[in-house]
Amino acid sequence: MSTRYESAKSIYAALGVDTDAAIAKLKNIPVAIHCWQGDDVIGFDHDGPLTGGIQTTGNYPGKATTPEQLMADMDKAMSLCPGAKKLNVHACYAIFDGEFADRDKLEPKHFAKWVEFAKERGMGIDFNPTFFSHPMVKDGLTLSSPDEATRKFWVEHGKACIRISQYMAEETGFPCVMNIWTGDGFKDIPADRLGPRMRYKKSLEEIFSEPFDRNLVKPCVESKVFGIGVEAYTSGSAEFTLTFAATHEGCLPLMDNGHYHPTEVVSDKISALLCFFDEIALHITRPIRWDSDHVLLFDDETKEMAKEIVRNDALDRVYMALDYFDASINRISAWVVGIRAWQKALLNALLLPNARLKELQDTNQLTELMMLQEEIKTLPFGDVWKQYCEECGVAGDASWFEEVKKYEAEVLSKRA
Ligand code: RNT
Ligand code: ZN
Repeated sequence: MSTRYESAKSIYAALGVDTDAAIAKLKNIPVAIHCWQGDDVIGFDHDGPLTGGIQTTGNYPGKATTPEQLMADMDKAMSLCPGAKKLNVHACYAIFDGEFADRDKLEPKHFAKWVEFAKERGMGIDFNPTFFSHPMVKDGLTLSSPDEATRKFWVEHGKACIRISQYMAEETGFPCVMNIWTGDGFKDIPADRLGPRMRYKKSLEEIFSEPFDRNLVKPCVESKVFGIGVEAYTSGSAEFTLTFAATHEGCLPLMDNGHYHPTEVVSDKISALLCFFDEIALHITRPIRWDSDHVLLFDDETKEMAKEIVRNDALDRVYMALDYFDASINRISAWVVGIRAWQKALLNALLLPNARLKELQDTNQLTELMMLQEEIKTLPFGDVWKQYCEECGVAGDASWFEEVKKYEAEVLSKRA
C-alpha cells in the first residue's frame, strides 16, 4: 500500500514535476514575518494612536503589549508554520531599557533584543523606519513636509535606520531589507503636487547619503495610491517610487499588493520590474475593496503572485514580506493562516509543470494551455502540502489550531 504522498508524487511525476525537489527547495526560501500583526501596528515607543492613513479594526482580546509578549506570540505562531523565516521589525518597536530615544536618535542598541531573538532562531531581520504614529508628523507630512525642521527630523530618522539595518545585517549574517513607506499626502485636491514630491526625492537622497554596504542593506521605497484621510494625493505614488528606485543605484522598488487601483494586480507587475531590476521587494497582503490588509489567504491572486516569482526563476531576486494586520480575530491564528497561505502559494507554484505550460504558450497551443491550466487545479496538492509540513515538523492539517486555542486559554486570556 502506498501512502497518499507516494501516490501524489507519481501523479506529479507523470507531468514531469518532482515533488521531493519542490519540497526541498521551499524549505530554504526565507519569508519575512511582520511583527506588527501581533499588536495592531502599535509598537513600544509611543502611547498615541496608529496614524499615517492605515487602520486596524477589531478589538480581539489578548494583544501583546510588551516586547516579551510580542516575541512569545511570534514564537508560537512561527512554530506552527513550515518554511524558513525572517523577522520584520518596524522602528517603533525599539526596546528601551530605561532611557527613551526619539526616532531621530535611535541606535542599534535599541534593537539588540530583536537581534538576539533573531540570532537564537537563525533568522535574518528586515527593518522599517516608522514615518507614522508620531507627533513630528506635521499636517500629515514627513519626508515631503515644507517645514524644514520636520523634514530634517525624518531624514535623521531614515539615516538612523540605515545604521540600524547595517547592524542587523552584520549581526545576523543575512542582508537587511530596509523599506521606506510614508503616509504623506492630502485628503483633498492639492494645489502643488510637484513640491512635496521634490522634497520627498531630496529627503530620500539625503537618507541614502548615509554610508552602508549594498550587500548588507537593501533599501526599498514602497508606493501607495491612497490612504484613509489621504485620498486625493500621496507623495510616494507608484510612478514616483518606481522611478526613484530605477534612477538610484542600490535602491529597490517595493510593491504592496494593496496599494494599487482595484483592478490592477501585482502578479502582472512582477515580471515588468524583473526586466529592469536585479532585485525587487514585495509586501504580500489581501486587500478587500481597499488597502484593508486582511489576513492573507490561499486565493487566486496570492497563487498568481507566487507563480510569477517561481516560474521566472526569481526566488533569489524577490524579497518577500507579509504585511497584513487583523485585530478582530485571534492574532496568532491570523499570523499562522497568512504565513501558511503564502507557503501554500509557493509550493503550489513549485509544483506546476511550468516548462510545459510555457512551451504551450510559445508554440501558440493556447487551447491546450487553457485545458492544462484548468486540469492541474485538481492535482493532489494537499498531499504534498501535508508532506512538506510534516518534514518541517509542523502539522499538515488543521490540528495546529488546537495549539492556538490552548495558548489563548493559558496565555492570551490572562493578559490585562
Ligand atoms: C501601509 C504600508 C506599510 C505598512 C507597514 C506597517 O499601507 O503597507 O508597509 O503596512 O509598514
Ligand atoms: Zn506594505
